[in-house]
Amino acid sequence: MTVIILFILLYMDVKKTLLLIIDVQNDFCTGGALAVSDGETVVSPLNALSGAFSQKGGMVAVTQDWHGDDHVSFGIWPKHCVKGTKGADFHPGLDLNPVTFIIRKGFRQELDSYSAFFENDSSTATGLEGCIKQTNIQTVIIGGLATDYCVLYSAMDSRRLGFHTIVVSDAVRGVNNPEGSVEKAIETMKNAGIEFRTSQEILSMVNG
Ligand code: VGL
Ligand code: ZN
Repeated sequence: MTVIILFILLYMDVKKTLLLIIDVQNDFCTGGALAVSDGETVVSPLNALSGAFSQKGGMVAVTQDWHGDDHVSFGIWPKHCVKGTKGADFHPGLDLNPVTFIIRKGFRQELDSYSAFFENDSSTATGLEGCIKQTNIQTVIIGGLATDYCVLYSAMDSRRLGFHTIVVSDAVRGVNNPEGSVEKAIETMKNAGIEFRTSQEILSMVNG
């Protein structure tokens, strides 16, 4: 039994694993329109992970919040990630070479999309599920911004769709609005069976 558990902990089949990087865009980093405190600190662990993934032939997806100029979410949030603007660009430090697909979300004027899988009506698909089911993905590893919104919704959908789901604990940062929402989000994810691992732990599993 111990041997089996140890094996699962130490080994990860990268070909069956997706690294999913959520919304590492200028507007969610320091100086951005909807800045998450220390948002840019996720860049370095994510680059390390995506580099290791690409070396092993793994798939890396990034999402990009991509709103029209008068998007419905601007009633709730400050105007952010307007398509084609610098705020919507990926953080300049994020290594895009390992990225194998980009999912843009929130581009329908009347509908917001926190999750990388479904828009906020819970039924309009982004296409990511189809894409990764066709490529035999079983595990989804998630990092990025923000812990209490887009990471939370993406991880919960991933788990609900039946993927083994792991959040990279040192590669997520939250808005924490309302106060306590990051803690609540982490508890919600853990209760749903989503695992938390450090980027170091995942790197050693990938390089196993
Ligand atoms: C996000 C609020 C609005 C996020 C995106 O990436 O978590 N939050 N749009
Ligand atoms: Zn948004």
